[in-house]
Amino acid sequence: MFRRVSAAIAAGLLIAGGLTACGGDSGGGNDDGKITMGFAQVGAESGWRTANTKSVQEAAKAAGIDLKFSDAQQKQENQIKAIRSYIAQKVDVIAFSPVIESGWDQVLKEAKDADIPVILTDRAVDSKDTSLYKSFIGSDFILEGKKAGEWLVDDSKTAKGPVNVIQLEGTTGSAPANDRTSGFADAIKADPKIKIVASQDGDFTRAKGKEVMEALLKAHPEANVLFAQNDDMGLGAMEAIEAAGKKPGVDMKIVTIDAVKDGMTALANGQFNYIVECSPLLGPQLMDLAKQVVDGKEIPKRVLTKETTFTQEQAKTALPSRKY
Ligand code: GYE
Repeated sequence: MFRRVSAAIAAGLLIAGGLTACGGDSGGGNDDGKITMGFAQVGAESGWRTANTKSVQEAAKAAGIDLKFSDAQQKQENQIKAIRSYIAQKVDVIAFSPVIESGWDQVLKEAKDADIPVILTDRAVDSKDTSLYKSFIGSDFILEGKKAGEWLVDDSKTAKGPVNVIQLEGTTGSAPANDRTSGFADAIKADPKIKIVASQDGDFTRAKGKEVMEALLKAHPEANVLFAQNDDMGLGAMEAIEAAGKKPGVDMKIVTIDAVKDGMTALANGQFNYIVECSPLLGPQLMDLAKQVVDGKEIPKRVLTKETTFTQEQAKTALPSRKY
């Protein structure tokens, strides 16, 4: 219900956003009347992130917004530095995807004191004072974890023996890792046959996914399911599974989140078994929100992204027209 209401609000925003001319009068990073946005990206850790960066850059261009972009290489200190530099440059609006949830209050307060609105994109912060940001646009990560778990419960109905899961978690302390872990755990409670035998941080990258999976497979030869909290870790882990003489998708079932092209290809090829989609295409909505907020308009505190799920058959159909 909340999802639908939010989607409706977001759709309304898109229409209203198109009509809004900009003043950029909240400080003004430049004086040509254009809005200036400072965007502090997490990094380039995954296919999802690459697609997200492209979406933000293309949407800024299309909206006539002057974008200052920085890549924090998955380090919070770099993101804080970038945000402080955007404040010093007096940009009109700051957007960022917080690498982890905690530790943002001070820098967000500095932005608020400088009268620069902040829009959280993709990932949440745990700040109690929600006046420190104007809006949060992104996915419902708890729901994503839940969908992955529900698929496993359904798939395990016919399983005779135990279902032993290895979980590769995203970056420790990040909103998607926290929420996907809890959503998944909640859903698999429905079937006592399903047990998480190991759960470890794979930092959302292929390299780490492979490395961690190698070790976990040795320690847990009884594992027969992998839940990777993004496609990239699943793809890295696939190499470790093959090297251990097991067939991905058959001896070891694999469920992931994201649905980027490489993940969808593995799914269509039968190496993955199920993917929960997480859309990285946040750019256009972000630019609409930015225009409105700079214009002094009230914007919704939470804008949710629309997402689906894919089976192997559905991946085969969707793959040819997949944009990222
Ligand atoms: O799932 C993962 C990326 O924050 C939703 O970050 C995002 C996650 C995404 O590295 O691939």
